[in-house]
Amino acid sequence: MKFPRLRLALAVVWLGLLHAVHAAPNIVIIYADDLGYGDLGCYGATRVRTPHLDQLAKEGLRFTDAHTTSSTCTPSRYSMLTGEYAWRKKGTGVLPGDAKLIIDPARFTLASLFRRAGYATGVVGKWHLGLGSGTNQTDWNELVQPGANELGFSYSFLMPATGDRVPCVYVENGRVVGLKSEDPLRVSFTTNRVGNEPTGRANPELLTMKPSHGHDFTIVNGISRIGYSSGGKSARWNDENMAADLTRRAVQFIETNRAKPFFLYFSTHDIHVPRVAHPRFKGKTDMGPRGDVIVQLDWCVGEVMAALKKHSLDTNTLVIFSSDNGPVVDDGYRDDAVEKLGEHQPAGPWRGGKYSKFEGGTRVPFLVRWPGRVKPGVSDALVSQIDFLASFAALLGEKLPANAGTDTQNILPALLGDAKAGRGTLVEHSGTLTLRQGSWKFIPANQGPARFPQTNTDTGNAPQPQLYDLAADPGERNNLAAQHPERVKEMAAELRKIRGDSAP
Ligand code: NG6
Ligand code: CA
Repeated sequence: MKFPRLRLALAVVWLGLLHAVHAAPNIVIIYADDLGYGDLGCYGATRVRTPHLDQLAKEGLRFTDAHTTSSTCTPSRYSMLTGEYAWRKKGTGVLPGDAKLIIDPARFTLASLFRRAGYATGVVGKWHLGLGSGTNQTDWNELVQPGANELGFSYSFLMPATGDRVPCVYVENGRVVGLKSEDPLRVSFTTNRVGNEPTGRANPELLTMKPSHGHDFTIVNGISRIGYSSGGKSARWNDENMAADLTRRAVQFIETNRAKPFFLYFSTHDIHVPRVAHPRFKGKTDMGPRGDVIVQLDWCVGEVMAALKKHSLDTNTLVIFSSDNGPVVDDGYRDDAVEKLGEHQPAGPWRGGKYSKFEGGTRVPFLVRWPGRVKPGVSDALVSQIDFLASFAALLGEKLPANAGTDTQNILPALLGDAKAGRGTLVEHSGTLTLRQGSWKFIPANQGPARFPQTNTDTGNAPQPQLYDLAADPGERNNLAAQHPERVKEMAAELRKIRGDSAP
């Protein structure tokens, strides 16, 4: 053999190529907070530029009828990770910052699925599913568990609840980051204030951003939050740096695990309140902080994509981008979002938004990019984040165990663009349940208020049943219930069936 070394080198390159082509794809889910259907350039926004997300849309599949399960955060995330509709389980509404973990560690989750298939599994960012066992008040100065690491994630770097809720610290693999034993962190969501920290209610003169409703408890970094906390000062996050802090951890996870298949759930704080952009993003739009943090979110996505490209991982990585519920403009702080909204339509053509039963509550941006496998384009398939569990199980050739969520459906062909249709029916959850069936939307009669004045939300509540044909009436203005009593009856029965009611 004349050139044994060259042959060996060629063989190694060939094997490497084979591996790259056939290796299990990495999965990255980038999950924005409170981002609306109309908030991105690729979904029609014109007053905010989102080049990285637009690029993702151009190179991937952009969905027009993709949904979270719920119109708020905790239940949407619960459903996405478990494959079970959150409304089946009590205590899955928006959680306080000191709530216990609401997913039973015995449950099979999306992270368990990837872990069982040999993936490195990481979660970075907003959690909002509770931490700790709840047998005692959580001691943030000790190992806080169970948490994400007990649900199948091999690495976790978390904001425990939300940006507007204490504790305002990061928790890495169950430990508060940067805490000093001489200044223990205490947290309370009862009326008992802990320590002597000033509050927004008592000391509004200390605030850099004033609340519009609620959010007037302990002041952290000039912003009053929900809940009381004291101590742990060395561990407090810096709101302006949060996007970069979280993105750095997401990129580090990718780099650490680049040699094996990995699953990353990157859950951004943006664009939830309080909206605090880093100085380099401030004023990037004329929409105030709400616009600026959309630009910041777009930067986070760009950084993750750049990391994938840098390590030649981007062709074998399936990236999904979405949001946890629809948009809200005033969610409790006076940050100019209302004043500077102008013609921008956060929910796009859909009515309502966060907290709403109308489509704006759960219909969110949804992009899927997997070069060489997913053909770029637009899909009108009805898909839900609750289907990740069964769909990824199918992708990996894994069987779901008996205790896995029963609401998840294998819609992999729709997610990959091989099929035009996704789900046949979908329950949307915002207090009472509503039903989608094809282009039909049914909202049962209920007693709630038609509007939430504080957030300026059309809730979708009405004392009579509502039926809309979204194909003809995307804005849900023309109630057809009286014209189609049979359809109303059928859809009400279907909803009862899915809900498991025994009543006829
Ligand atoms: C509400 C908060 C809102 C937001 C929401 C949770 C008040 C008055 N409103 O209770 O600001 O934090 O909870 O948002 O406190 S979510 O995206 O995590 O569901
Ligand atoms: Ca949210």
